[in-house]
Amino acid sequence: MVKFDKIHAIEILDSRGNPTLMTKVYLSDGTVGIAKVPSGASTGVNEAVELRDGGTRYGGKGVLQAVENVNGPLFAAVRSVDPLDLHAVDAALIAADASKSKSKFGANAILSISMATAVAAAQHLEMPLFKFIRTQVLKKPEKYLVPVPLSNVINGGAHAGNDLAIQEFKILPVGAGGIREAIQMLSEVYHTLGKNMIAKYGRMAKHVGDEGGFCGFGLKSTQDAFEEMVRAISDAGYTPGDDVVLGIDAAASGFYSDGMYSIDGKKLSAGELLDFYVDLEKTYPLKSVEDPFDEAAFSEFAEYTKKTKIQVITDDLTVSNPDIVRKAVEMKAGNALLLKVNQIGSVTEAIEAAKIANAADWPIVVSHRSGETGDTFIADLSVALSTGQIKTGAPARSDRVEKYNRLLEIYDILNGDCGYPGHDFRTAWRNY
Ligand code: 2PG
Ligand code: MG
Repeated sequence: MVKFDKIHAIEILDSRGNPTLMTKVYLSDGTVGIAKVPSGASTGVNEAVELRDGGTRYGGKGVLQAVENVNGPLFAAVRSVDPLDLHAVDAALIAADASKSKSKFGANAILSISMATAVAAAQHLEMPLFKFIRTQVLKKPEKYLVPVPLSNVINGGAHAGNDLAIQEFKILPVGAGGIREAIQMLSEVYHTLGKNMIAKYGRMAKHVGDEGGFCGFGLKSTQDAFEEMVRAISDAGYTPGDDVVLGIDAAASGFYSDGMYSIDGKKLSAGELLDFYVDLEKTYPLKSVEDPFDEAAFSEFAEYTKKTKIQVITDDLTVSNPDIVRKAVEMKAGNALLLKVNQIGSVTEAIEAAKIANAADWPIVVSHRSGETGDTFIADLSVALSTGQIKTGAPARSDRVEKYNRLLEIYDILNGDCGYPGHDFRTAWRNY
């Protein structure tokens, strides 16, 4: 039987130049799994704890303690566990930490082993990662759906230095026949958007934010951003609302304070903000809204979900935490779940959160973080879970593009024998 041989982590940098972990899991047959951990900026208060060293080194953001925790106590906790049994590995890691928020050894440390073990186990079994997760962890038959990307082409909020309160303005290439065409459409619309904005606002508009989307200096309001997206879709030769629809991540905790939401130079109550979203839906082909209200505002999420027919994704509200997802599902506070493995700190707990959401007929959107690396785990996870949706930034900068490239590679590995949800991005998962 294959065993853990060694686990070795080092401190590396993420896409913002901040420290994170790269962990290598070595198995007794010589196979190696590598994982690099992402990190958020607009983090939810209930997320599992990312262990940072504090002090002056890297402005307090060093992860040397987390590295030591991987190489020492966490390796000790899993060394006698079967590396092919990801549930058992994660359970051993969670038990070793024993804190509710993974604050003792760090969710970043724990997740790095969880992910790298999955990669190593897939290598050992000589199968692609998505197939390992699908057949060995989920124990589901092989039938694959490659997701529609929700691509963030204009960055605002905590991810950019501009006047936009809303964090992400996303395009969804639902009219594509498959992932190759979808990614081509993203790239064409993205470049058209860039050219248009430079022509209108000058070359400062060329700057991009944390997730590779244009920062849109010159864009003054939410409406300006929507107008530019619709124009770019048309100018690229596509039909807004048919070939390409729109989404946002308001990440509304970022512009919420004292009961009011500050957006576009106004202070809105929750009720007024709800009307604002409904107006946007009427004016533009907006089909997906993430975190429309503050991360504690379950009732407001529920109210909006009741009122609208479009997708309402919970992110900071639910932080991929099975217990909180259960609460949101019960309260009908949303109708789709954003899934980020580092919010909860292990792969199998994230999968559990996904199962709870799916059981309530909520679709899943697997997501990157604003601080990323070249790691492509989430592309495989999305295909394995047949979520039908992935959020991984603009088609620009290698920290984002590598995920798109991995989706193209998966399509090739599958010889094109996989579905693409297109307009059914919210429901296609049900058939997989
Ligand atoms: C989000 C994420 C990713 P961050 O809010 O959905 O886009 O941002 O990683 O900064 O939390
Ligand atoms: Mg979000």
